Amino acid sequence: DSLVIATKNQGKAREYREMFAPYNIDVKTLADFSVPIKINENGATFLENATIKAQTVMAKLNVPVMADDSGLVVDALNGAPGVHSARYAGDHDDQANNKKLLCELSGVPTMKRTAHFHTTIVALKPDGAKLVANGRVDGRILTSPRGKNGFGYDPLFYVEKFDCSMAELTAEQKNSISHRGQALEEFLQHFAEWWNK
Ligand code: ITT
Repeated sequence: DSLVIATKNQGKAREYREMFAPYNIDVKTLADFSVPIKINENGATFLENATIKAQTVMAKLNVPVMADDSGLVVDALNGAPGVHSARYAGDHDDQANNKKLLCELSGVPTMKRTAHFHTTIVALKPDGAKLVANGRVDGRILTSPRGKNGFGYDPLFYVEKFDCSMAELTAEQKNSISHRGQALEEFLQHFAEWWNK
């Protein structure tokens, strides 16, 4: 079986491939299709954006589609970058985003650097059946980047449980605690019912 994930983000795609592997579900992403698909991701919430992505891609391909909208929510920044995480400082430029985040938080003490990653998954089938799942992981923003694994804001996100940054975790460790891992766990609890509906 294969499932299309409405993403252009290679970091996300890699994590879903890893997490779906034990279930024998082959993951396809937009990179596997030659049709160009323009997604107007202009929602105000993770749920709206995940729904827009899933709907747009399903309308083009007419197959079941799953979308992930995620981001980093920083308390001291009133929830920014939030739904704007991918384009906080530039267009999908992880380094520029991380630099801007450090700049915005300069002078903010450790105790006030609390943050969480959030993921909303929306899956849709052409018959209209919909499945939604959410996940989150709490941590805080470091004052300088650490680690080379993962993607996005991972080098700046401190995880208490492992006493290191998200980018210092192995893929397996990250998936076991991450927002995406949590959302996928909830998603999989209802997956069979949705898939066979
Ligand atoms: P698609 O819409 O094509 O899936 P995207 O990168 O635009 O890819 P989002 O709109 O969901 O996806 O933005 C997510 C951004 O949040 C992403 O670009 C990263 O900057 C950040 N992010 C999401 N998950 C992350 C993770 O696990 N680790 C670090 N940063 C993450």
